[in-house]
Amino acid sequence: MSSQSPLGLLVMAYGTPRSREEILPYYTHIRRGRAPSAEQLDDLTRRYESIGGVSPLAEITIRQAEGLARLLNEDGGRPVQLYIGLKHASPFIEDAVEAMHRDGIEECVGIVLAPHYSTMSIQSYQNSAKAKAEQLGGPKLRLIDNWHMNPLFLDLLADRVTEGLRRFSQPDKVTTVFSAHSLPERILTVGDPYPAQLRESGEAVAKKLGLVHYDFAWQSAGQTGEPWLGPDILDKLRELAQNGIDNVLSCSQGFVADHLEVLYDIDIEAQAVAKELGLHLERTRQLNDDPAFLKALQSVVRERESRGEAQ
Ligand code: FEC
Repeated sequence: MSSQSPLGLLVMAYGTPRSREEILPYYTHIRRGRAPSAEQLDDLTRRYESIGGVSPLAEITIRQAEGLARLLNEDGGRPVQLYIGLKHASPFIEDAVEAMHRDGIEECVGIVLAPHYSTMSIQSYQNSAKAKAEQLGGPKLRLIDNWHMNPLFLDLLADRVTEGLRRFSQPDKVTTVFSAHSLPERILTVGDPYPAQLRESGEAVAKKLGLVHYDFAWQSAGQTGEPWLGPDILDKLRELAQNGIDNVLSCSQGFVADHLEVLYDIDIEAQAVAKELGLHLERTRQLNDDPAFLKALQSVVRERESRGEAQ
């Protein structure tokens, strides 16, 4: 095989319903085939309605993936052929792997558009890709586990925090709260690295900026009847207010796009709680398809490619 034959670039992301009709199949897929109750479905539909009916995530994922592929195809390295695979919407990860196989792609680098590794997040994306590639007998997968400590990503996150702090009259009095999507507490029993990775990237940004006031929280926990990782960001806001803090910058460092978990959970839900508490709450801008973010992803992909060999 020529070294210049295209490398498959598998960009994996969460996926979102593209219309009101797609909310039910999407939610059922998230719940591993169990349909939500009418009440749960209404509640989710209401949340989508309050951010304009659909999430911008579908469009942003495409812009991120295509922008990344463009950079990789212009950097003089091995050309790539892009495949987008979603976890909970079509085209699914399995569809993307199947398309690669059909197109004769022999090797692929797979990246998930989420920085921190968890058995319940990145590993499940990877398991879907691996199972399909094994079933078909290819392509060979080089999967990226996490990229939360990529220096370009950390620089960009630090820039976003600096920009957010400037929105306050006294930036040195602001507490920055780093958050990521909560997960069921049972991940801790398998030594899941997710909480430590959230702390690691948050601490790295805080150190870079010399932040004195910063904290960590979880957001967007599901209502599944089992305990989820805490403290939840809404409780964290209450705790901070109780301790006399009145300026908070939220940095949802576990997410890289504007979507429901930011546009609703932070901009509407957390803002409402902040208002009740008399807190001034701002949030950092999401990375979306910022060229600096795509450059960070490009370096992550090239680095993984250079380490070679499958899995
Ligand atoms: O804008 C959009 O339409 C999609 C936004 C969206 C993102 C996202 C990211 C993550 N999730 C993670 C874990 C879970 C677990 C459950 C769960 C449930 C939902 C529901 C919606 C939803 N998630 Fe999500 N998630 C997004 C949206 N998520 C909608 C269902 C209703 C609800 O609870 O609000 C619980 C499953 C269960 O019920 O058993 C667990 C993790 C991430 C971040 C990493 C990643 O992007 O993969 C972890 C974006």
